[in-house]
Amino acid sequence: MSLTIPRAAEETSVRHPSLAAWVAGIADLTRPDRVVWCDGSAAEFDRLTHEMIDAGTLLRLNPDLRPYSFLARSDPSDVARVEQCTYICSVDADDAGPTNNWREPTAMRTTLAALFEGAMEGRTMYVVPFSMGPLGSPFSRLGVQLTDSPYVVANLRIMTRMGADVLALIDAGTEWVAAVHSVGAPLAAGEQDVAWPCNSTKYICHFPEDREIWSFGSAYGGNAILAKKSFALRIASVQARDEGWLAEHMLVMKVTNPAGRSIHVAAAFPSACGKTNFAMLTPSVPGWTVETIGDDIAWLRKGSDGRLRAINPEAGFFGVAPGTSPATNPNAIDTLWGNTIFTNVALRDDGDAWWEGLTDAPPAHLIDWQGHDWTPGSGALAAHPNSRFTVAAAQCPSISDEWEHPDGVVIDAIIFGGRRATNVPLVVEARDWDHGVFLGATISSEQTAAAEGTVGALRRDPFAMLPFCGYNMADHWAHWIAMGRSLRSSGRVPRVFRVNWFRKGADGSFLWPGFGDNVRVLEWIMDRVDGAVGSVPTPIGHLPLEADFNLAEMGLPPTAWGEMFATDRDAWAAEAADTERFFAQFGDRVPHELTQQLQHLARWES
Ligand code: TSX
Ligand code: MN
Repeated sequence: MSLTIPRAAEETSVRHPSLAAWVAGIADLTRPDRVVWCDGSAAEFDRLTHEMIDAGTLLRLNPDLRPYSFLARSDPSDVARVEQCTYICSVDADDAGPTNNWREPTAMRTTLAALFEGAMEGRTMYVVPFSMGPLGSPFSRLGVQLTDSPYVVANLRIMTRMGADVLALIDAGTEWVAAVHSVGAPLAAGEQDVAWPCNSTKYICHFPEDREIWSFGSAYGGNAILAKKSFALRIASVQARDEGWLAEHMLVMKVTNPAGRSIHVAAAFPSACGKTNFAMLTPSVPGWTVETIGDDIAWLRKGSDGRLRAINPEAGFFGVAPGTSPATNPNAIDTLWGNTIFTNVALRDDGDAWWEGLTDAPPAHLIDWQGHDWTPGSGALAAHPNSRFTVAAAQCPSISDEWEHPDGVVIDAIIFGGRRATNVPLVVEARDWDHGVFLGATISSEQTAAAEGTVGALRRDPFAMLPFCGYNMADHWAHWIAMGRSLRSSGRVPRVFRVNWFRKGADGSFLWPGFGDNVRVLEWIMDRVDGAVGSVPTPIGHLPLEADFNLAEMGLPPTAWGEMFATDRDAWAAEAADTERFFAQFGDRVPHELTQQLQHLARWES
């Protein structure tokens, strides 16, 4: 069977009929009992949640403590993104590159045709039209997801601008990305459903040339909420390459000093670096404010003013719950007051949610994420470490009033982060854009658990995009180099920085207190943007002057500065050698600008 279903309707200016034809074609293939076109209304969300409560998929949390909020418990085998089952199906394998799983598109379509044949039997197929980015913004892109999971529909309603308005734009001829999703668990006539249907066979497939996504077997997170990682990063990164913009794994924030001067910052961090905490930072220094534009994805382009501008294409946060607390992220805690879908957290006896780190001491009794009794002596985690909250960004107390601006916000500075116990200083500024691209391309974290490989070995995560770039990572670097050229021609290029909150002292403790004190690093960044402070040029970039950080005020010992900013020549030589090996896997697709940056580092003479 062929899955080449007509949909683009290049032959006609009216798209809705072609959308209808595509929906009918997928329904013919997957054979759902019903097809429901979603309008995105509150009434529809309400109906879906009631149906899911009846089906056992959702539990209503105590409405006095957590109004309009729900707990979903997934199948224990379906708890995270499955990178081994995630494929980029470009025509040419080299266009996927060495860091993606590549499959030949025709062969993959044959595999998918067999999997999706009858996959929705006994279920409802929902048609979910959505916009990534404010409706009608020049930054925004449309998508339509077909799914047999009402849980996914409810998440899409929070994470995207979903509903009937999008169909009007499709009618008007706006392009859209096609996404087909099935949990892969057809129901025979009369068969009793389970609370979290899924399939042990999983495929998360991207066809970048066709702007198409097919996902089978999982209902969890990025595997299933295809608007997020699959569309807004993997497919959008390809759209962006082709159209001259950037789809990046970045938070966006607005930082304002006590004098009222503001800058906007976009920042990329690998997982487990506290990106959402940083996006919602509560500054420790009086008079400073941080406002949130987005916590995960940024779409950036050169505006008509020649400056780099960014939007957050998402409408919600799909955040990791464990570790989120009034101490680490009070704005997130306040965001979660209600209207929240929790997945795989623990349930308190009072009907509220709980997860590790939320409170100093755990409750005496809980129902864990698998629905079992739990006590502090159980010796297991009550919430799954990848348990999540889904909540509207509009509920965040620190959300910026610019967060839905159709022209985006002007980006003054770009930050690349990483989790490094050694070597990488608290903050360093790139010499120029191309050096900044080198800093992004060489983001790395030390492995912290044996399960991740050799403890202490560097795990590379260029631009924090390793699992999310829909094309060859080295081509992505070249695209960044080209974006810099374009911005230089219009006269204004953002400054680029590398930060590391996680450097450790000889005694193994963190040198930098992090969290609210990270605003002091943002202050230095603002001062650099404004040309208000100097720096020390070194082979790894421009380091701050000690006088421009008030460590004493923070209660840090005078020795802390030297430990946080020590640049060891031999360690950086080893780092350069490691980077050379990392670059080598991309062969001659590595842009010569980055090879030059590496040579600059390797040629360092003491
Ligand atoms: O999110 C973090 N940020 C960014 C905050 C705006 N975390 C948590 C990371 C895990 C997801 C951090 N952890 C940060 C940080 O800046 N820094 C650290 C390391 C650290 C942890 C604890 C302390 C200091 C540093 N101090 C005490 O526990 C007292
Ligand atoms: Mn992310």
